Amino acid sequence: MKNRLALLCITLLIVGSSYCQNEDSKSLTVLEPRVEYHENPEGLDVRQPRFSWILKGEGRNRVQSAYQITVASSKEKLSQDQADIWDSGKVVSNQTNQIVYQGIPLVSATKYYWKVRVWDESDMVSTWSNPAYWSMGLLKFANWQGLFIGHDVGYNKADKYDSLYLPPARYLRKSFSLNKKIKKATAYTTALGLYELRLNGNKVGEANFLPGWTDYNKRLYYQTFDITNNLREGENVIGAVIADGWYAGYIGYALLVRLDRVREFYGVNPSFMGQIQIEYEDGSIETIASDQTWKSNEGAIREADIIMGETYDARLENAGWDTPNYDDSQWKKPKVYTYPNGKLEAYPGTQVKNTEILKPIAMTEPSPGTYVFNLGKNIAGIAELKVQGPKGTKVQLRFGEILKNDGQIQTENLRKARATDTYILKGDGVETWKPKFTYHGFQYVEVTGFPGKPTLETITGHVLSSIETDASTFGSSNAMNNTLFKNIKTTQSANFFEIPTDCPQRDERLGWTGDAEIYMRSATYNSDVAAFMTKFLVDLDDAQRWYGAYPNFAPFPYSRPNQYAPAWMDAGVIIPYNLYKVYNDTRIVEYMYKGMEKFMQFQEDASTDYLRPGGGNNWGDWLAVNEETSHDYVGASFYGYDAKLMAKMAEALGKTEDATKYANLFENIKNAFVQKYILDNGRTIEDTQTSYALALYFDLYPNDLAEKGAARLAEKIEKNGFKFSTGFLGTKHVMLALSKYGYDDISYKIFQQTEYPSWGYSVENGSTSIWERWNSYTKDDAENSDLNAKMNSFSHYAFGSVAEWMFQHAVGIDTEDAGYRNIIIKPAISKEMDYINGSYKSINGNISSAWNWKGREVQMKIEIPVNTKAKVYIPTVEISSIKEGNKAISKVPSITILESNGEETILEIGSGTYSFRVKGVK
Ligand code: RAM
Repeated sequence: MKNRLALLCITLLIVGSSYCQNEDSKSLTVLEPRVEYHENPEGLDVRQPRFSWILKGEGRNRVQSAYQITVASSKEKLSQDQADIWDSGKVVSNQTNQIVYQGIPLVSATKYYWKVRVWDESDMVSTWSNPAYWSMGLLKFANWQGLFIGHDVGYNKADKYDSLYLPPARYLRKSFSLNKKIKKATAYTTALGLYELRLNGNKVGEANFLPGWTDYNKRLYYQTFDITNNLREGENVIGAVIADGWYAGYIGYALLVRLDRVREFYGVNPSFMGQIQIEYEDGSIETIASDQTWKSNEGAIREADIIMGETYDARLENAGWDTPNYDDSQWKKPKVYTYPNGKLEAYPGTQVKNTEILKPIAMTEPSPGTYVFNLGKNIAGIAELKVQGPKGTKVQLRFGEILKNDGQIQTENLRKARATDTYILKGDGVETWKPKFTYHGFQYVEVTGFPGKPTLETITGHVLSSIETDASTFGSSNAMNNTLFKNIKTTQSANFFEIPTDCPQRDERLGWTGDAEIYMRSATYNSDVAAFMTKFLVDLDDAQRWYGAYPNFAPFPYSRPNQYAPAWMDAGVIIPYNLYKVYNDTRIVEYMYKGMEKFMQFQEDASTDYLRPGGGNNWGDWLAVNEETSHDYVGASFYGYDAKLMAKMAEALGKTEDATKYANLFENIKNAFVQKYILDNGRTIEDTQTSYALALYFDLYPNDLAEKGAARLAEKIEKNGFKFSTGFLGTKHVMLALSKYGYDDISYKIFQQTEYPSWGYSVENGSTSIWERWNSYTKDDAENSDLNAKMNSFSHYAFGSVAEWMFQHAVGIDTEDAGYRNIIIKPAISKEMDYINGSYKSINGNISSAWNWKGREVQMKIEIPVNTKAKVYIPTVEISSIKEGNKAISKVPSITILESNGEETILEIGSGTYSFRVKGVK
């Protein structure tokens, strides 16, 4: 060891480095310790949680050769290396994620502290990671002491279709005294409906829309909050505000299409349940649980509906209701509701938070007294109002994604979503307000009824989302494409809202499965969606139809027959596969496996001679322009794709027989598919762009005809002026299929296209988001018919699925195995673009790839994280024309040349940064 370092010092001294001054600086650094994908999560109920971390290290080819995890019952013990819960010992392994806890059984309501250190390629040990922790939730039913409590507000039997029923929020409070020194206090809370937890006048935690949306008949999630610092000796007050939410409020398009039920899909009255558990310094424990000793009332929130909006009458505020010294003698005894039938579990996903604050960029007054604020981009979220005026003044906020020619907001596309917030002033100075239980999809806020003239300060935009879109960067020599990338992220953020919704604005906001599966891989590039999508898969599994199909959306609150469709139901296979592929997560695959098998059986039963016909709702290549691909073709091709993915997942789980079974099934489907759909000249009988894209990308072409099929696709695109005729299904697959068969130039031409239909068309028309339709809007004709179509969302991520191509091909970052340990760097270097650069923060750390032309020279800059390898594909005339730094690649010891064939050279590199120059590229 010492020898190696000494040697290293000499070498480094020659090149003038000062590394050897500090021997420690060469060991690896362990960063971002995570449990179940979360940073210091509270309240897990996974009995054997999984650990992960990221490694940093100087130089090249750095790897982890071993790790050690220790878990202790206190911070102190952890720092003194008393691992009383688990000491993994030195485990010889290069694994840095999906490492399963193997210590003593974890106990309910307990906090665990852990750290990890690693050994590198020369067995040099790192320092320990920063201490991290997680806590367990309430694991046993017997731990729960609360009742589901609410407040009776009566029931107004309004006509269900022609008027809205919007009951007020309910307020619950409980005052209690603490007389001993508190060691630790934790809240475990949930609601049927939505709740906001309050303690001594403040909101607890940062999340909104708790407890999240599930099929409440099957499961309800609870949250765990560490409230040690929120309590004090003496009187304390715990409060909860509850509202209808998804549980009792309006959901989706039920009102629009006049379903039997338009609201109250899971229950009529919201209720709250929970407890706080206080551990005193003297070791005693006290629990304060929701029960009839609490008090209940109505208050200022008069209406609270996710889709319809919120009304707040500040005159009805019970000032100080959630703080001590409040007289609650007028409050009632809460009503007790029955315990639901489903499971009570810890929330596994990522909750809705305020991710960004936006100041308006402009205010206009399109008609007297109507003010329109422009927030600069089309988001999901809420607007905060700042106002001063006489008591009783009613200020109304409405929301729109675009403006009509007269400058007024366009709301026709919201359909039955009233999306209106109202604030009634109490009249005592400056008042600021934002709603708690509603959100909108919007860029523009219309303010009416404002006392006096508003200013830009009047409105503040709060972006709400369950995710941060911080995992990727993308830049290119085409400004339009850079805007497109921003728009994709904006729209992903707007729709990754508790579940992956189709859109955030109109009366829909459902977890449409087709949209989600098409966009899944793109989503992973922009954001760490592992926990978010794991939660959604639980929803999807819960929503699986009794006959085996996965439904059109999940959760699925409606009771309608035949709610499934080819390419939508396949989400049940495609999303788990991608979680496995991107995060190396086999646990979620295991969880979904039974349901997936049932789904495969459903497809088999529906098929004749291995051809699965369309069926169910049959949207085909939804919103395609000018060409239609038959529903049977879509059904058959996705069935083949499912079989292929099932074979891979079965193999990953070690189910070898199943792997063979599904591989054979794939071959059988392929043969039948070829027979029926592929002609001897390589054309599909449908001859649509989408038909080629699906068959080529899903490997349904016979080997000898695939090149011909790809050539025909390229020819069709060219004849169509480098424009699409595809919808949700075909679009991204056209890009992926073209690049798969070497037609990168054509992919770039479509990518940079600005004529309708194209991404560039929306960017040139000023979009800040991804539209549902290729032709949603034009600047000159803001009131054209499509614009006013009742189905025209300006925040639909499905066409943003080109992000998958942008990262896999334009930037060129992909994974060969599951979980980016064996990375592929294969940028599509083309004369159609001057440069592209991008990065992706994988589960192993940051990967980046940048390329540019300098005359006929190509320069490539690559960064590979510690503990991974990459195959790098470099366009080449001859191998001697490639340099890394200033050296010929054959002279760089950290590079292995795997293959070179005159067209490209494939290298293998380990971690580190590399800079290549290639001369004479054609
Ligand atoms: C629309 C949704 C969604 C799509 C379905 C078919 O209502 O917005 O995007 O998947 O229809």
